[in-house]
Amino acid sequence: MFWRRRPTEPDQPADEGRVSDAAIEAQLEAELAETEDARTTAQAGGETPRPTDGQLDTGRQALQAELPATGGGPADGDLVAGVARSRGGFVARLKGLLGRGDPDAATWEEVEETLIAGDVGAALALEVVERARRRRDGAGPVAAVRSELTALLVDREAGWVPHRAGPGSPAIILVVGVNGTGKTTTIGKLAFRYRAEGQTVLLAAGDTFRAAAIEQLRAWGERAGAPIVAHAPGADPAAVVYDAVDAAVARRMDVLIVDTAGRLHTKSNLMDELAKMRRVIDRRLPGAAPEVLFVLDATTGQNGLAQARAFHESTGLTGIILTKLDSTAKGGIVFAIERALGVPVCFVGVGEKVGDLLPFDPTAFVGALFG
Ligand SMILES: Nc1nc2c(ncn2[C@@H]2O[C@H](COP(=O)(O)OP(=O)(O)O)[C@@H](O)[C@H]2O)c(=O)[nH]1
Ligand SMILES: [Mg+2]
Repeated sequence: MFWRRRPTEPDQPADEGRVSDAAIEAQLEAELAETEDARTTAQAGGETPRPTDGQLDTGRQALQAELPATGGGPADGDLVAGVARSRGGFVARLKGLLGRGDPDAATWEEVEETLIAGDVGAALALEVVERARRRRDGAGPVAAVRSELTALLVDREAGWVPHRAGPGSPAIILVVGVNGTGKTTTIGKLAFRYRAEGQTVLLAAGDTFRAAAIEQLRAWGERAGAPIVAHAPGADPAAVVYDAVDAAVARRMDVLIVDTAGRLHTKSNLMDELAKMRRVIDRRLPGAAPEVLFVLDATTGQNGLAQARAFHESTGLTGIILTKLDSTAKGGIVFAIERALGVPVCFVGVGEKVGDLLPFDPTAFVGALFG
C-alpha cells in the first residue's frame, strides 16, 4: 500500500517495478472523488439522530460532580495513586530483592525475572540488569536499576504539544488503536484538557462502524464544549475527516481530534482506512503533518507491542497514549513500548475520570513508580 510521506521527509528512492507517481496520483484522485460522493450523500442524509434516552444526562451529571465548582478544567488525576499497583507489584519486589545489600548473581537473576514479570520484556530486562550491575552505583543497586530504567525512555521536550502548520492552521490529532483500548474516552479527556487551556477543539467521529461509537464521542463533545463533525453510521471515515478538516479551518479551530475505528478482524482494511484518512488530511491541508497517537491498553502487556508495531509500520505513529495504567501491576510496559518504537509516550491514563489523563513526564513517572 502506498503511504504518502510527510513533506519534511525525503522521498524514498523509487524501486524498480514500483507503481509510477502518476498512477498513484490517479488512484488518489479517484479515491477523493469517491470521498466527495460519500460526503454529499452523508450531508443529504443529515447528521446522525441525537440520543433520546437518559444516558447522556446521567453521564453529564456524573461529570458535573467531578468538575470543580469554580469552573475551569477538571482536577488532574493522581499519578502516584495511578501507578500504585505497579509500585506495590514488580517495583516492590525489585526493592525487596535489592534492598538487602550487595546482590549476588542469583539475586540479579531474580531481578531480571521480576522486570520481565513487570512487562519490561526479556531482552530489555537483561540489558537493564547487565548495565545496573556494571554501574556499581554508589547510591546502591535499587538506584542503579532506577537510573537504567529512566535511561531507556526516549528524550523529549517537557509537555507534549501537537504540531501546528501555522497560527491559522489547526493541530490535527488522529487517535488510533484497537477496540476497547480507550480511544474515545481519551479523546474526551484530551478535549477537556485543551478546552480548559482556552483552546477551541473540534472532534471528528471517524469511527463510523457503530452508531454507539458516534454517540459516545458526541456525549464527550457536549460535556467538553467541543463541537463534533459526524456522518451517519457506516459512512466513509475519510469523508468525515474531509469535512472535519474543512470545518476546522473555516472555524479557525485550534485543535482537531479524529476518533477512528479499531476493529482488528479486518486489520488490513483498517490500515487502508487510516491511510486514506491521512491522505485526505495531506490533500486538504498540505503541511498539516497530523499527529498519529496510538492508544495502548497497559493491561494487554507484551501483546500490545505487536499491535503497536503493526500500526507504526503502516501509519507512522508520532506518539503513544498508555491507558489503564491504574489497572495493571505491570507498568514496565512504558519502557518496553518506547524502546520498541522509539516513539515517546505523551500521555498516560490513570482512571476513568475526565482528569485522569496526565502528560507523561519520565522523571515524575519513575519517581511515582519507585516512591
Ligand atoms: N481504569 C481505566 N479505564 C479506562 C482508561 N481509559 C479508558 N478506560 C475505559 O476503557 C473502556 C473502553 O474505552 P473506549 O474509550 O470506549 O475505548 P475505544 O474502543 O478504544 O474507543 C471504557 O470503559 C473506559 O472507561 C484508564 O486510563 N483507566
Ligand atoms: Mg471508541
